[in-house]
Amino acid sequence: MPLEINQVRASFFEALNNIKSLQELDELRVKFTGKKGDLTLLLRSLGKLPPDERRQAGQDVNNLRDEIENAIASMSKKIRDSENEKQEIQERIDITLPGRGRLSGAFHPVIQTMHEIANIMQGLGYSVASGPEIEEEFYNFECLNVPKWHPARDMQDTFYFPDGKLLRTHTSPVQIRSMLKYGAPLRIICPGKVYRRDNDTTHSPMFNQMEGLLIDKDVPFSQMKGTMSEMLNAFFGKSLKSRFRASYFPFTEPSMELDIECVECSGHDEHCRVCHGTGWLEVVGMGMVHPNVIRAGKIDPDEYNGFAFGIGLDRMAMLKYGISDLRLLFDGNVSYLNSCFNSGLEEVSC
Ligand code: 2U9
Repeated sequence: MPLEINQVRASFFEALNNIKSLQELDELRVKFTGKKGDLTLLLRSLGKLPPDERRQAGQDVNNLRDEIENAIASMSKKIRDSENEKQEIQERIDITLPGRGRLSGAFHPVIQTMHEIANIMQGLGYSVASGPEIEEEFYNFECLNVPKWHPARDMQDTFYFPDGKLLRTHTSPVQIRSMLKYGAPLRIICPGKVYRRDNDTTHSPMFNQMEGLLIDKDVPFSQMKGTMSEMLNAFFGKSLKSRFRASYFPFTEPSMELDIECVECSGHDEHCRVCHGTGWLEVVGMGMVHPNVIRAGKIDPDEYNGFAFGIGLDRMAMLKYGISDLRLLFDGNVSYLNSCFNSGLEEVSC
């Protein structure tokens, strides 16, 4: 019997030395102290011993059981400690590492441009008006003196829905809706997205406009010229040379286009990538509102007159922030857009 006790002890400790995990340790515990374990069998066999040996052997087996249980407990602690230590090392935070840095949000150059021009115009007494991007032909064309035969109404130029509605081709319907809602006098700017069937290197099917409308009594032509020059000088932050050219829009008469001196070369570089050597940049369209359009807004053209203008915000953003390709504005490349900060874009903390 003492021999068997020693064999069980030896085989237990030999197996214990090779234990690597708590699971293996539990299997070992069952193998020795479980119902059919070696130690339990040893205990059961005590009854077969002669009475004078039984007492001593019983004590020896009990001692061995204590020994095994203690060894298992201390091995279990050892394994748990080592696993905890491994986990701590894995999860350890190096508080001396530099931080990742915080990305700050910023307005898109076009939105920034829209805010800047809106601020200038609000300083001149204009309010911001908005309206739907899905419009009716009536507000988008009819009211604006754009006749049925006008090419702008063509399927090739305008996105139509099957029900006859369309994606607005300019923000002008907002001005019509505002005239109908508020009447005269009126001073509004209407920034927003507009849509045309155009898609090449210099045109996008969606672009951003800001139009404006002033309706009052005896509005002079010079007020329109003065307002537009004021707005452009404030936007570019310097007094720019400008020139007005006669133009044509169905909704204004007379109509004009305003050119400013090239913001890149001031007319001194015949190879300028911005003005292509002309020295001038076409930036705003405008005109005195056509009497038919005033009438469409349910305002009496014999009592009131006014002027309207249209600005391409994408082009203005490109000119101010030195953006060379229209597509860069719409690609959503955050790293490129961030680089616009280097050319003066204001950062906005969120
Ligand atoms: C009403 C009356 C008149 C809006 C106008 C322009 C001239 C114009 C272009 C500028 C660049 C469009 O984005 S662009 O290509 N726009 O030149 N827009 S006058 O005239 C109106 C609008 C509404 C009731």
